[in-house]
Amino acid sequence: SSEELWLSYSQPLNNKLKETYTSKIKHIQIKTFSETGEIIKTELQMLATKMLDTSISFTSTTPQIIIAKIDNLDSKFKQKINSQSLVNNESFIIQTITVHQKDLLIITGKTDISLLYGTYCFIKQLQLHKDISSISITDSPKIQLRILNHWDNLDGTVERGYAGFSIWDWHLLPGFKKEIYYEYARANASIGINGTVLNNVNSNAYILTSPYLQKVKTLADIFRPYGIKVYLTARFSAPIELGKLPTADPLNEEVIQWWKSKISEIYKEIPDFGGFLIKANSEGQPGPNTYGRSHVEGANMLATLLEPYQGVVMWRAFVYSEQQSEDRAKQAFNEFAPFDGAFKENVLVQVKNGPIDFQPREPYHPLFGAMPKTSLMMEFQITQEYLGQGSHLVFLPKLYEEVLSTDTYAKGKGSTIAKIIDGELYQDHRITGMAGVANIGTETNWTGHPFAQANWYGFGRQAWDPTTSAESIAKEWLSMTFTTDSLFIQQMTPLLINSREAVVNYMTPLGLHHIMNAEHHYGPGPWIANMSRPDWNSIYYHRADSLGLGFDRTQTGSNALEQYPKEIQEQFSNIHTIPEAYLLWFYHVPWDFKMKNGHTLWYTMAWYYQQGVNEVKNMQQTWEHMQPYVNNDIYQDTRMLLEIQYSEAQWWRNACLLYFQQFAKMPLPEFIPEIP
Ligand code: GCW
Repeated sequence: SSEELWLSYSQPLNNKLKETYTSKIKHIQIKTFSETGEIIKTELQMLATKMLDTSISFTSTTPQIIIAKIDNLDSKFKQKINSQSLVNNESFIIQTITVHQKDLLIITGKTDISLLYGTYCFIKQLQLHKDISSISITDSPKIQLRILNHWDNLDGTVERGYAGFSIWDWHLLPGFKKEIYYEYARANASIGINGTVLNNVNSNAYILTSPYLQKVKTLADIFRPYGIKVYLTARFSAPIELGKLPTADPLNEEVIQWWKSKISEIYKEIPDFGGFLIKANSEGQPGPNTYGRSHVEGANMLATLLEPYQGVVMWRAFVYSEQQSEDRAKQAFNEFAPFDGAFKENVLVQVKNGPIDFQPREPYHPLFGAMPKTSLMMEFQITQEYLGQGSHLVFLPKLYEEVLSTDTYAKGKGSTIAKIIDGELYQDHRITGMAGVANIGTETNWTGHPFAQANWYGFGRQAWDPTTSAESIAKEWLSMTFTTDSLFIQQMTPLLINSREAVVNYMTPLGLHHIMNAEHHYGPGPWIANMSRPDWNSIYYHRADSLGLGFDRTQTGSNALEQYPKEIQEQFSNIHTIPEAYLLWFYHVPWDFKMKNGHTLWYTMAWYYQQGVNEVKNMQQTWEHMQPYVNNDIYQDTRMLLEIQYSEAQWWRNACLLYFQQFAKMPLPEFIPEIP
């Protein structure tokens, strides 16, 4: 069986707290008889056994805690609860009330799932060693669809997965219900994830055949009591591959009929099936364009058929064409922005956080803010395709936070991306969503790198509330996973927080991007120049020459900048006012350009590369002192991984500086150690 992630309940706890907690949770009444109720009971019992060496009685007539749906609460309790604050079906309230001079803790909400969420939140207070004597917490998710995207293939491999193979055992399903499916659901429910797309967006139509749908049904049945819906990637050409039709034209009557009966078959098996995720006409995937139809025609055809079942279509905006000479960074915007308002209401357009592809740092995707009449859904990558994959420690909530808090000015100052994707900016009952490309696999610790678990955890927290700070997530995750010891938290929180800037610095400082090695995307490769498509080459992006470095995306170049709002254009269209973090994304900058620090571009770039290396060294030094706080396996594994990260940070620095030096023709600054 696999590791219990942030839910092991095994952190050290002093005797006093142990006694206090024990005395407060001995008698619990759970007034729901659903499967979810059983899950709640099991979870609380697990907490009691592992954390408190005790057991809970669920039969007492004088409970200290009552867990019940608001409609099942005795009216004398209910009147003490502000049920107005239960704003949706997943909201919960945890509140201490006083009855006959005695404290009673109530966990309530409108649905069983809300009770499960409330229970996990309550448990978290104990994991964080909080005072629970007068607890009062009301919470509800700000985003409706909080979804993992698995890029899992039916043969068990995971595209861009660095933690082993797919956890879905298609061979043994539907008969064999592996323990890991339940553990997966438990972990996700604990952070509020309520949907999962089981298969890769580069998809295989076979997932839609009847035998596979039986397997999918089994997973859906397991996940349902945890509040998790199942979604699938649908291959747009499935009517040809499975239906033997001559076309997959979305306006063709037979094609529509095929999808209609397929969808009805799915819902017969899985009545709460979530819907389809689709990658169309991108990187060789089939789509409506193949038949002269638009993304809207493709998406709306499926959306119309899913609508009677409350299903959704998540249509990806990650498109860039082989035939186009236009700057790749501009293409998704050009293709999708004109369709604003044309998609049906149950279509979400799923947009990656940046306009290229999950780089260590990108400016935000200009579609955010540019499609006010469309539900835009965020796609983050949790798996670290371009960020050191399975071997580098990079705390991604810091990256997510940067994106989510970015101002798009779409409706004036303060129009952050968080407010766009959680719908706050529009107030029109649209569907809201956030997807994360999962980093989960068959490794016993789920994610390969022990610290990659934090990225799964953090994604869930920020999908629940996109204003959650990276720092609070770091503290929570560290405390829940290892120990609440303040010395540990004080040292490890900055390590996590700074790890994101470190990777930017040693891989792609100052707005550099897409200079990794080809295909596997691991390690440096600024020299990559002979891929089959120009926009798969590193030289396409950095444009190094004797004059300078960087991609001119201002008016004198591709003018991708014009896709951003005027407030951003104003700041970015001046080489002296653009934030230096985005300099080489938008400008071709002379090697001897004077930077804010008074030094040349060349010198400053070298400084950042060195800074990245130094930051990893700092991480190593901090980690050396962490041995007392974590178990020996984690200590040793992380130590070895940091060593790899350190030598690879040097590899990136050396490779990039030596490569660019042939154009810059300037000496390496004195602080760069001799490169062998
Ligand atoms: O990041 C790129 C990856 C592909 C991926 C594609 C996408 C699933 O290199 O492996 O395909 O993006 O997001 O569709």
